Amino acid sequence: MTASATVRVTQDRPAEDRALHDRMANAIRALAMDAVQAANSGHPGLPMGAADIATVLFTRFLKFDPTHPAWPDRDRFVLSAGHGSMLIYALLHLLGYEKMTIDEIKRFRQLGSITAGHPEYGHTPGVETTTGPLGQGLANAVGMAMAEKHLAAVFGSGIVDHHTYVLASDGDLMEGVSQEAIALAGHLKLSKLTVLFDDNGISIDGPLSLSDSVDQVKRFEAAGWAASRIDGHDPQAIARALEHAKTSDRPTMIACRTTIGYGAPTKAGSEKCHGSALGADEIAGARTKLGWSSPAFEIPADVREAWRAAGQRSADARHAWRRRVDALDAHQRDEFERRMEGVLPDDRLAAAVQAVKQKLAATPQNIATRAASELALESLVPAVPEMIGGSADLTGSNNTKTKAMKPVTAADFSGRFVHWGIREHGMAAAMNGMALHRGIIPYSGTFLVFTDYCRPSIRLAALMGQRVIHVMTHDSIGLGEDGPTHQPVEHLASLRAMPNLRVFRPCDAVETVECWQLALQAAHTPSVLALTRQNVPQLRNAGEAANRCAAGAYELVAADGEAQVSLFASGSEVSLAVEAQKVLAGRGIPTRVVSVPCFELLFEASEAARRAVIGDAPVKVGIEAAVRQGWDAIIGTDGAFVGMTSFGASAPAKDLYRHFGITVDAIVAAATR
Ligand SMILES: Cc1ncc(C[n+]2csc(CCOP(=O)(O)OP(=O)(O)O)c2C)c(N)n1
Repeated sequence: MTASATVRVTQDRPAEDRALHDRMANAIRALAMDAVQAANSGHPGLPMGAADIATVLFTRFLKFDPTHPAWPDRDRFVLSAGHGSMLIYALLHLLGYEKMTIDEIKRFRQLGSITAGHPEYGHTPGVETTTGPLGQGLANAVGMAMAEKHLAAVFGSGIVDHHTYVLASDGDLMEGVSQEAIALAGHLKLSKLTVLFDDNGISIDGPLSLSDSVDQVKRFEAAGWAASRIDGHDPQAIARALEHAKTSDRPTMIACRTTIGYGAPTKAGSEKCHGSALGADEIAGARTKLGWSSPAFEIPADVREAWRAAGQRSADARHAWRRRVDALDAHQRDEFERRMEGVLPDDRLAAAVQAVKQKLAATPQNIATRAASELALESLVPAVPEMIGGSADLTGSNNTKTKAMKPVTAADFSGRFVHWGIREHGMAAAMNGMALHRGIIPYSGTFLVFTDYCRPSIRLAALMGQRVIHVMTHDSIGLGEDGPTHQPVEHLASLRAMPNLRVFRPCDAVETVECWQLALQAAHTPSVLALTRQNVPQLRNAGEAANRCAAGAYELVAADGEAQVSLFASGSEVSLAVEAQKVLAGRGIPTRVVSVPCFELLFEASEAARRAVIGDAPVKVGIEAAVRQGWDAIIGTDGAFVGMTSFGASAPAKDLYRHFGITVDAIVAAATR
């Protein structure tokens, strides 16, 4: 699209309002430069450059209510360029978000303030997602827009009807994840997604020409977007483009040409104002240039009033929405509210888990845990309608699609399975956006080794406390012939190192359904389910109703007498430990086996519970087809470990286990050495 004259402009203001617009935008600029100056840290350039875009968007387009920051049908605004955090803090303050007081602005970047260095979800009401790692916000927004379309398809557009807006910088668009996000959004025709590109041609090192020459408009168009270029300091052009975006049948990118640090007399337009305080002289000069005479942190009454009025624009819309929700039939309304509040259908979930366990009790299954996961999903997915599954082009390998699941398509968003394509990073980031949107519990699928391709987004899910579930199959050398490129070795350890992430490695079909239950119940913690490609025997008596995995580790096989040896294992190696236990017991060495499906839950347990399960057998052996790192917390530095110390190799799984010495004999030898 070009910003053509044929576009009907319904939201242009009379010309005399230009002066008011300028003063409102200058209020953002002043707060940004003064807060960064006070902190002597931060990024004034982006907020000053993007102030006009933000003013038009927030005063004339965005649907939101500062008195109800979490109103489910609000438009979402994502500041993907999180370094420009003062932009959103200034907006939240000016619009009347109660907690964003002028004192918070004055305490920008200080301990305990809600004005953290980069915007943090859950820390600051009005912030939709944590941004800072460039590219993530844009990809989160794709997930938010997907969530909106899905929920609109399920509950109707009377209840779910909002837009997602992103402010993205050069850095956002240079990051690889943006390509995955953009391609997917174009493919799915996410017409209610609008990206405002702060096209200022400057990054930290200097002019963009040092490192980039992409035509972003052509790039987005090639991915199926509507894209145009406008003057990002012309409020009428911004409004026209935003108005046009609302009518588009495709996602829209508006490249807004701006001047970084707009108003700064000597530093505007240069990298010098990207990421440091402007200095007193430059700020004084900017005040003169912008015609802004108020002292630091003071907003003239008329400007404050105009911003407050903008903050109240959508109150009627929210009330009308509330009436529509109240008019739903009770079942629909309860279901909508339950899902938006993130409350599980506890009874249905418990029944689904028990149904799987009963099946496994009746007919034990010696199957791969990825297949056990599919078995579990056949029960869980119908019971928990907020679950949306997917796979990054490994659907048949990850076993994440149940028979009844329909794909999500551009034409029909009511489906519950996303073919993410070969876009692991974009998938994980969009899943975060879905979870943040609320109403959906997303779960993915790819190979465990490719958590490396998702890691920045998994980290943000953990930081934000989002219920996102990653089904990561092919979890060790047990995948066999695909070889070391595909065999995770260090991944379990590296994922376990991440705060607020749970890594589950179930040993059999029963543990798999239990781990699924725990992942679903973790409302504020993402989970990784590490699952095998190869078959494993069913070790657990499925008749037990209790979820034994909830303890993180538990005694699967007791010693006959006082234990001399404790064998600790996870996943596919638990069955080796069980075999080794028999050999050791046969030699008169009382040995117990502890299954360790989840380190984090074990370490969250009380000291007493942890001590009890770890026990005090003089010999402790850890067994996992991965590196030792992390296991010392269970087996001690003097414990023995049977696992990997190098990359794997390409061969059938059985040969690899023998080659790398992860065998019953090796466990027995380690225990008796
Ligand atoms: C993934 C990632 N890499 C690097 C950084 C550090 N960083 C912050 S802003 C920025 C680039 C700034 O350029 P641009 O995105 O154009 O922002 P502007 O200068 O316009 O404010 C970089 C490299 C980051 N935040 N995230």
